[in-house]
Amino acid sequence: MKLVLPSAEYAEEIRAFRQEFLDTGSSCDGQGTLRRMEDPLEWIAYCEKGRHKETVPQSLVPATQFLYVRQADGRVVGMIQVRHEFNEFLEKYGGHIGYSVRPSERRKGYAKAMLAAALPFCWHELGLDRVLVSCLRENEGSRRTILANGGIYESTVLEPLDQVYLERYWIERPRRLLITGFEPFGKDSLNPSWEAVNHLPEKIGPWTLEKLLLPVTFGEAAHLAIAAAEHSGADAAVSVGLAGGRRAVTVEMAALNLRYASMADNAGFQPQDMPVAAGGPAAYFSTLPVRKMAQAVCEAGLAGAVSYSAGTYVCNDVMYSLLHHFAGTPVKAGFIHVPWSEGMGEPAWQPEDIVRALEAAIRAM
Ligand code: PCA
Repeated sequence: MKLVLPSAEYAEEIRAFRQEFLDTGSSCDGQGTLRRMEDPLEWIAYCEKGRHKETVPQSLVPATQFLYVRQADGRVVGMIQVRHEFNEFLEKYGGHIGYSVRPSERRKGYAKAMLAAALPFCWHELGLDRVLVSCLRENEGSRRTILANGGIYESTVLEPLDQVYLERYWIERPRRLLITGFEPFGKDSLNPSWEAVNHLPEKIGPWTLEKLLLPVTFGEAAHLAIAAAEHSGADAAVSVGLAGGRRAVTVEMAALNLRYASMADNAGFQPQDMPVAAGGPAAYFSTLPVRKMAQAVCEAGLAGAVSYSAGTYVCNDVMYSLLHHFAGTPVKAGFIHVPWSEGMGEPAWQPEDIVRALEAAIRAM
C-alpha cells in the first residue's frame, strides 16, 4: 500500500472511485471537490493548485490530497486529505484530516493504515505537533480508526450546516523520551528510581521511552544522559533519582549550579562547593510542566508534590547539566525524585506505586 499524489496515471482509477461513491450514495470525505468534477484531470489539476498557498482558491486553506493505492493491482482503495492549517470551520468542525475508503474495500483495515501512513507527513512535512480529526458521532468505523491511531477524545460539537454531531479527537506527534534512573549508592543495595524506570511501559501517551541506568558519579552521569539524549534525538529527557525521607514523588522545579556532597559519590569524589558548569548561570528552571505533572500524580491517587530543591548531589548535577546543555533548544529536561521503597526506610512506597506515579507524571508532559 502507498500514499501518492493524484496524477494522470491514476485517472481511470479516480473515475471508477468517484463513480462508486455516487452509485452507493456514500459520503465523499477527504476527496476535495471530486464529487463535483466529472473529469479526473480537472480534479488532479485542482488538487495540485490546492497544495500551495500561492495557488489555493481564496477561502480555502492549502491542503494535500493523497490517493491510497494498493500496489498489487494499482487500485485506489481510499483517499485522504490533509489540510495544512485551519480556517474557522476546520478548527471547529472539519479538523486537519478527512478520509474515506471506497465502499467495496471497507472492513479490511485500510482506513486505519491510511491514516497511519498520512500522520508522518503531518509531523515531518508540515511540522504539526498534533492534528485534529473529527468524525460523525454515529460513525463507529471512523471512531475506531481514529482511536487505533492514538486519538484522544476532546469534545462533541453540533455542526450547524448539516445539523450533525461531530466528535473531535486529537492525535499527538509521537515523541521520544530519554528517561534515566540511578544505580544504588551509599548503604543501599538497590535504587528505587531505576527499579521504577525499568518497569515503565515502552509507550506512555505520545511518548516512546528510552531507558538508561546512570552511575551515581558527578560529571559522568550527566555526560552519559546528554550523550544518550543527543544520540536518540530525544524530544525530552527526564531523570529520576531517590530522595530517601521524602513522603511524595516530587517533580523538581529548579537545579543549582552547585556541587556539594555530604558523602562521596560512587567514584569516591566528594566536591565541597564547586560549580557544575564554571561560568554557567546560578540556576535553571525545569523546562517540564512541573506543576501539572505533580498534580497528575495526585490525580492518580498518590502523593505528588513540587520540590524547590533537587539538592546539591549527583541528581542536581544531572538536572543542571541537561538544562544547561539543552538551553535554547526545543529539548525539554527535568527531574523527578522518588521516595524510598519498602524495606529501605520510612516513609516507604510500594514499588508499583512509584511506577504508577511516574507514569502519571509523564502522561501529563
Ligand atoms: N539520588 C541521589 C543521587 C542518585 C539518586 O538516586 C541524589 O538525590 O542526588
